[in-house]
Amino acid sequence: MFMRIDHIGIACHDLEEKIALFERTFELTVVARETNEEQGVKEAMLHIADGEGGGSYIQLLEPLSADSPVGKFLAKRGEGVHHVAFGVPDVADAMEQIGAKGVRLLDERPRHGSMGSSIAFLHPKDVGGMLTELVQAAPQP
Ligand code: V0V
Ligand code: CO
Repeated sequence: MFMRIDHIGIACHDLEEKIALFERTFELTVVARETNEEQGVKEAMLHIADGEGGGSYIQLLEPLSADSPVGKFLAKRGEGVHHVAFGVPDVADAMEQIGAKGVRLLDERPRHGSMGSSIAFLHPKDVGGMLTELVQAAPQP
């Protein structure tokens, strides 16, 4: 069902500072930036590799407010890995298949994600403590 790891999401207080850190340390390049009001984040995607079905990235996330998912995470746990995102060919199909196994879906329907993707989250408590995102990449032009 999973094709690949699409991205690892990292929660941080200062997006620009962490972009500079990841560029300097790993020589990664920012390929997209977006403010996503619905998810309560300002985010940047740093490209790692291209593969069948889509690329893989590090996603740096700065919260737009303290009561957003990433804002609450930072207050509780501090900076660090926030979620793992798996690339799937069809997010609605993956939600249905995984939901049928008793894993709680945090979204009733796919939401807008980075770079034109469609995304949905699974409850971390049902996935061994790992907040899991399903990503259907935007169709290639
Ligand atoms: C919370 N918990 C986590 C967690 N966040 N565990 C692992 N990883 C995380 N990131 C644990 C938390 O410690 C609690 O455990 C329990 O889950 C319930 O958390 P809570 O603090 O009581 O509840 P909330 O209100 O913080 O909600 C947590 C959830 C929320 C996961 C339900 O953050 C959510 O709906 N997230 C999905 C949306 C999201 O994260 N968007 C931002 C990324 P204990 O303490 O009770 O044991 S946006 C993104 O990735 C985009 C746009 C993209 O990729 O394109
Ligand atoms: Co993400």
